[in-house]
Amino acid sequence: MGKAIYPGSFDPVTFGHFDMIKRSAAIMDELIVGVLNNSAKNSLFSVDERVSMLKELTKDIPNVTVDSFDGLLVDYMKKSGATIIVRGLRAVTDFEYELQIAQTNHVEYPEAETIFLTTNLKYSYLSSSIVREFAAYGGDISNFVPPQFIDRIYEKYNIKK
Ligand code: COD
Repeated sequence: MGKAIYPGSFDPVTFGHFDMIKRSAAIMDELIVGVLNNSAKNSLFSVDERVSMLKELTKDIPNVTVDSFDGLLVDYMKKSGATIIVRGLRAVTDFEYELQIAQTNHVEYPEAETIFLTTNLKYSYLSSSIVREFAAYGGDISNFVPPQFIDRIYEKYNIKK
């Protein structure tokens, strides 16, 4: 189904993101997981750390690559040749924001079409900010993120488990 990008902050990547990646990769010819390099935003993980975690996670999915991008998504799409944007919808609260971004991106780059996948019921409550909040207080994050990243997340908060 063409070349797609699944853009996001992935700070950190969660089971919800991973589910989206696997499902999108199954329907797209090629999928780029695009990590926004937003220097203005105070992120927990550097963009290089986020890219490397995503590469580790997706290493066995042959049509997935991971990259970072600066600035506008549509500019990165023009450069990379991706014409499909994959986004996830968790609840009605996501919808307004997502609709606005999708329409703006389409106006700025008419070749760009946004496709929405509904969240997997198991992960519909899950977001990176919930993971950060739980981890900051030493809460159990094993239901939220792949096991290989748990220690790396706690380390950011100087929490030893
Ligand atoms: N289940 C399903 N989907 C999920 C889940 C879950 N549990 N958790 C997150 N998702 C989806 C989100 O809905 C989203 O589609 C995607 O996964 C990524 O989520 P995040 O939170 O990591 O990333 P966002 O939403 O902060 O990413 C925003 C972008 C970086 C894509 C956006 O800000 C952007 O494109 N910025 C570049 C500048 C630009 O072009 N701006 C113009 C936009 S109008």
